[in-house]
Amino acid sequence: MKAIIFDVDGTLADTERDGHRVAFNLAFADAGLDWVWSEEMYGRLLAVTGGKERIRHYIELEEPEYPTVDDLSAWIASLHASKTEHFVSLLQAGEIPLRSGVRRLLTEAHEAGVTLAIATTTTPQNVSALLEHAMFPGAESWFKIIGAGDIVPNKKPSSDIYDYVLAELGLSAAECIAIEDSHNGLSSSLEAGLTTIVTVNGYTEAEDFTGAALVLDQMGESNDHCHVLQGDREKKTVLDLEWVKSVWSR
Ligand code: XBP
Ligand code: MG
Repeated sequence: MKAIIFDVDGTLADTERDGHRVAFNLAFADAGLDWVWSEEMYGRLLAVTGGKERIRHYIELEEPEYPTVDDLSAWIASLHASKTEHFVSLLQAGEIPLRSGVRRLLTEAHEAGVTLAIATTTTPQNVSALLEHAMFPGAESWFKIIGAGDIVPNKKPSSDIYDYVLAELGLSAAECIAIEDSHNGLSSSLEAGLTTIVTVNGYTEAEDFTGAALVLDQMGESNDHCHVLQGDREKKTVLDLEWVKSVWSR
């Protein structure tokens, strides 16, 4: 196993409910829109990956009030840029911590010389800010490749982002393993040919994870054990490098 490729939102940190959703609502208010995405509404909108795509999906789904604009794509992009500023501010304020076990596994893999990479739908600035403020200043240097957002034409569940990261790493899917949190993410990594471990979260726990090599509730810590939801019944209590390698080797 040469590399572990991590998803970001929902995997490295629980960013959606109290992070991205709050940032979207702040951007909508700044723009004078009466749009408010509730936790329930946002859970439905998460079916569409990508913030700009999600705004367009909301417009088509709910037909909300908004000003007449001559270039809808440009208007959405501007609204989304404002949302990204708010999201980065939340990260800078330390509002969004890493999930249980993430720092531990990243550190173990880094110290063992395993290549680390990221394959995410989110905007690159969000990844940099998360690593800088939720992990440690300079943490971005631990990742050989960060594939994010609009770098590829098609977002998850398309495999584009994982194909891109594998190509940039110069590795085959068989030499790597992916860690994801959602059905869209798993569809993307499986289509790229990657063995995948899933750590679910509040928004994704009821989704279909057929094809995942292992599904856990979290990576876990020695005082906060993980639980196996799907896959092997190893006698492990945290997702560590040995378990990741064991899953990869099957
Ligand atoms: C999750 C996404 C992203 C975020 C919002 O990405 O679909 O769109 O919800 O971020 P992943 P942006 O799970 O692949 O990390 O608004 O920057 O898209
Ligand atoms: Mg995710």
